[in-house]
Amino acid sequence: IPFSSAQPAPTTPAFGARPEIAGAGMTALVEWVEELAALTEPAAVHWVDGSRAENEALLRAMVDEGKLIKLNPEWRPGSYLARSHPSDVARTEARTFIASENEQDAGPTNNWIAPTEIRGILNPLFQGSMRGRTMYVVPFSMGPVGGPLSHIGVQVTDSPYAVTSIGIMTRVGADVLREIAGGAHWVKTVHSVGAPLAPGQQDVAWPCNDEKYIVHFPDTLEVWSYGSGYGGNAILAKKCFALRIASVIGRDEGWLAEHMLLIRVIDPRGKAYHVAAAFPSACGKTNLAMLRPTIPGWRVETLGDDIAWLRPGEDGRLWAINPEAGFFGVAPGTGESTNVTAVETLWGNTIFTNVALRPDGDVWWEGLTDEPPAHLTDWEGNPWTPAMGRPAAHPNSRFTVSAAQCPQIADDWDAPQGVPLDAILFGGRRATNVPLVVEATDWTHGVFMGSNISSERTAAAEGTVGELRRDPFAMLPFCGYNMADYFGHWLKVGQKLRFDRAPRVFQVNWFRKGADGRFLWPGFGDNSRVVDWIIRRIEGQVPAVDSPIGRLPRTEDLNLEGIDVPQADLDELFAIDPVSWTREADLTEEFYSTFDGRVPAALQAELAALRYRLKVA
Ligand code: SAT
Ligand code: MN
Repeated sequence: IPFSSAQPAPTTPAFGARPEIAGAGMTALVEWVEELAALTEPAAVHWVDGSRAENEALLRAMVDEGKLIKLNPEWRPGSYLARSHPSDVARTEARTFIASENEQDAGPTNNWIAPTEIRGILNPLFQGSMRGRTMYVVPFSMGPVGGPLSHIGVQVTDSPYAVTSIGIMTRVGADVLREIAGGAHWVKTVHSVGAPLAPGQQDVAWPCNDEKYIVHFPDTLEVWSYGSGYGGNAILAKKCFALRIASVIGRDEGWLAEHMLLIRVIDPRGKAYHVAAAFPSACGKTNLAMLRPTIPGWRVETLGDDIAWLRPGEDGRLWAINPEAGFFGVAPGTGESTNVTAVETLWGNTIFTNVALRPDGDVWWEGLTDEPPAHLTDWEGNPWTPAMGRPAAHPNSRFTVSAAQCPQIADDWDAPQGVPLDAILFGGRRATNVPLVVEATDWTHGVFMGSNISSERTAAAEGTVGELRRDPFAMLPFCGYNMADYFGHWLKVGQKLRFDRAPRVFQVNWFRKGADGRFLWPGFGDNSRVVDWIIRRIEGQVPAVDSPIGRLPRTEDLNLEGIDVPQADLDELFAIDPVSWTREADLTEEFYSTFDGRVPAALQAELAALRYRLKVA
């Protein structure tokens, strides 16, 4: 069903028409699309080709319909502001389900629902759910099209906001369809905002539904999402596919889908190292991904800021790609003093969601500048002044921008084979206990560390901000199968690595506070000082101090030139209190016990060894 009223050029296919690509895979795709159209009853079907002209037409139409505000091109060319419904601002973990045949395979950390039961719920919801709207068919690739670590999928959606976001976050286009036509496996993802329009009914700026379901079928590699337009719930290529479904594919194929940033660190001699780091949402992955070292001579190149796929290579090293093509980053806290690279990345061609609007047609959020402007329109569209004492931007407001626009993106950031990892970092937001950096003694100890990450809640998901929660490998909301089996899979992947070529594992915590509530570590660019120590450890240039929880730096080995961290603060940053760590071990035991005996014995042994070391400490 053609979409457009515009006159197509005689030689190009009509806007939104299905491209003429032959092949058995294409026939299966067309059949699937027809089935979905019969179910959801859209007014039109649009095959997305990923072209610039198409993107511009979609953006223009959304502006005309009041779904986007075009920002002043003088300040922010090619950029737009979306304001979501106030109830649709973050991932809804309580409405996110893993529908595996077997409940045990979803594990206690996921919401499980039986596939037949949920299909019985979803089917009536999707019936006619796209009435009055266009159904877009978006073929996308995670990783460069045809790359050895890449995977492809198709999203069907009735949200043009999702289409333009997917266009930034993934590789969209006809070359993906050619892969499908040629028989490549692809993941099916279906999305509806759940807001059908009656004939003549006026649309709203952000259609969505109070009833939400984000459902994953790991046995058939499908995602069905209903009722939400928010990034993590609607850009299904991202968390739903590249983490939840991909973690299942990785389990079966021997690789890892991880919630990790990816960087190349270049030392003053020009030697390059690759570091991946897992932190929960809104704990500074984007900041570390775009790090500007404050120690002279060091450079960081960005490879990815949120997701990494890791695969053991023939050479015994662990190779990593960033499967995404853009950044969906948290705006608040991103500013000249915290992440100047991100600020520069956002010069234009950016879709902002739920940030504040300036009177001059540019955007603003808390932390962009030290002083707020005198007058703004807040994220809900209301007049705002600093005196009101509430944030102008939503704490989980976001920017969506192409990775290629980052001034320090690595030239080869989309190399199909990826990069070999030298170090893996696990971290979270911890006011107490966890030191600035601690090194694992070996891979198994590193997996133990990863399994124990806990972090104070942020605004990236619904829930009480600040509350401590276990977030193993920063994958709590993103692991598509039983988390204990996933720990075991990490151990298995380690066995495929050559012991002297496996990445070294570290735990970091930029957020430790003193008794007075003050952050003990300056963070941001000064985190390069921690990275410097990590690399000197890898090179065997500095000794470490054994502690019950792992290897700590001697504080004199940290390069602190040019910053002033009092010795007392340094001591506090690395203080290991056996009593509170024994309590952490108790919590780990309690956490492990929720897995019905599925936690690998090697990790139980690590826990016992930790307890022993704490006792004799
Ligand atoms: O899940 S999102 O992709 O919306 C962002 C995040 O929580 O990391
Ligand atoms: Mn994330």
